[in-house]
Amino acid sequence: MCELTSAWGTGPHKRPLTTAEGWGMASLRSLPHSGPFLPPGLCQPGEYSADGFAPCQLCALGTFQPDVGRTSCLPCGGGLPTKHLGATSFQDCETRVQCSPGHFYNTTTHRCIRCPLGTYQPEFGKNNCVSCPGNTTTDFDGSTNITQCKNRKCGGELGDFTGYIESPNYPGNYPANSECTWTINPPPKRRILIVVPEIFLPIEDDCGDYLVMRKTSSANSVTTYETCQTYERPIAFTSRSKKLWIQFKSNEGNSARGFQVPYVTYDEDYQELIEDIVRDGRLYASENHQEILKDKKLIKALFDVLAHPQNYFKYTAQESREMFPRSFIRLLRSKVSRFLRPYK
Ligand SMILES: [Ca+2]
Repeated sequence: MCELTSAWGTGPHKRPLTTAEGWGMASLRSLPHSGPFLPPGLCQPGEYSADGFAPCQLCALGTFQPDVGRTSCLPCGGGLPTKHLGATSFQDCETRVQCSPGHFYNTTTHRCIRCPLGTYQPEFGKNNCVSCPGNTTTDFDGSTNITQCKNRKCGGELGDFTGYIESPNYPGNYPANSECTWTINPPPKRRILIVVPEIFLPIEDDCGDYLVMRKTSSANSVTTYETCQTYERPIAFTSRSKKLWIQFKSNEGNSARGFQVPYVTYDEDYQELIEDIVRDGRLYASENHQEILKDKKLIKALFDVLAHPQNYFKYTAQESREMFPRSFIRLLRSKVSRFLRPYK
């Protein structure tokens, strides 16, 4: 269309240069073999001439040219100037108003417009906004930073034996106005154990963001866990109901990192043992033990034992010592062997 016209001129003798028309074969043969075919002497971006070849002139103020070998430059539109001669892109066009970050300059209306949802602009005086990457979007229009692009995906039905729930966009701050619902429905004769390693919900939010775990969606059903605050100390507990309905909700203001909460299901025959372990204050007492409950690899090993306590005896002494602090092994060993001895 018009871009082609300005590139190669309108005369019948002008054709795309790849045909080499008007070029001596000698000069063609002397061209380098690598890279795109570009004859020498072409005007560079930011330049133009009557035939697209040297001698070239710089694009005048108020115009720009991103391509090589062009016969004219493109106007910024709206009578806008460029910052300098020889501008190479639309971004070089000056805005008449210095729009603040989170806004772009509309060259037709000469106004600053808030960046639409799903875009952001960190700089002053720009005439465009940047799209959020991947499947992310912003909570509000007028965003100024890529960290405001968030993934909203969350919720669902969870696996039978083990898994985790996490707040949307974790470990980035969760989006505003999210509502996530998960369900854990263990196989017959199994119950749920949950570890909340840490959870970050803004305290200044009047409980506008919360995580709740109960038997069903009914507010009156048996509740196992509920919080709207930040806790950096880990806690492990068993579900008070056989299945769990879990919901996370956030309101419009104030966000935080949220949570990643693993769970495991265990044979209800071990209820007494599991309760004994998770209720033992020593599990949370030392920094070392707290680290276990915050370490994904160690949690997996611990869950492996809790889900199938017989596995405890499969871990060699060496393996256990390398993974867990001695005090933690002592705590588990006394409980597990006392509980399992009858089966040995
Ligand atoms: Ca909030």
